[in-house]
Amino acid sequence: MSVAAKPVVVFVLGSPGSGKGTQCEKIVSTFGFVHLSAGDLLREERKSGSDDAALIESHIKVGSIVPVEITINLIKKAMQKNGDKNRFVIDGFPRNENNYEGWEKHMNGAADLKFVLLLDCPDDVCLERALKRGQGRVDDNVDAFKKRIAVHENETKPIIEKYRRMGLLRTVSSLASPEEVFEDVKKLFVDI
Ligand code: UP5
Ligand code: MG
Repeated sequence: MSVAAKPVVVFVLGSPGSGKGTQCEKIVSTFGFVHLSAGDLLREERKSGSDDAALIESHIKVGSIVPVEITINLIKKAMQKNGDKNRFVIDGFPRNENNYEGWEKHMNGAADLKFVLLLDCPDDVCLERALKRGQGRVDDNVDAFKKRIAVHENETKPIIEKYRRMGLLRTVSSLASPEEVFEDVKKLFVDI
């Protein structure tokens, strides 16, 4: 009896506006991965008006992190929905200790985490990009952005350091154009 292979996962982290979504779309079109943006999944759930919608909104608008039980459930459901696919780029997760522990508890053993891609970009450039994006996100204003940067600094960076110590971190500068950044990103995906 053959045992189904575990899904392959790459996490994509980086400051707000560093280009996670942009690079993930390129990874999808070049390498056929499925892109799951934790932020997009939460925004969709918020829109659905479910029981969690108000709680999700209260976190997103100030840039704080939604409890992992909600996020991991959405990620798991999205992975199951793509059950015929086996390779996922998960963008914007895990972003604090609670997220990290939730993944370990629910998914460690159920998925094969290959590496963690960190997109590295100065905060002022990220801010300019987020404000220019024009998608009407409730958190794309200077005040909310500053809070998102602070959360990234205080809560996400310790998780990034954890992955560095585990030898799983791959850092790429995302300061250049999306196409140039992807030239570096591409090299990490050719063998998986
Ligand atoms: N752009 C991209 N790359 C560029 C480049 N190389 N040169 C010039 N321009 C570039 O890019 C941002 C903008 O910059 C776009 O206009 C793009 O064209 C341009 P994008 O690819 O969208 O950047 P990204 O890193 O995805 O930025 P985003 O704002 O989505 O990052 P955040 O991490 O802030 O947002 P996310 O959606 O992940 O999370 C939002 C909120 O959801 C969080 O603050 C939190 O409240 C909540 N959340 C959780 O609680 N838990 C989670 O697990 C995830 C999210
Ligand atoms: Mg994004």
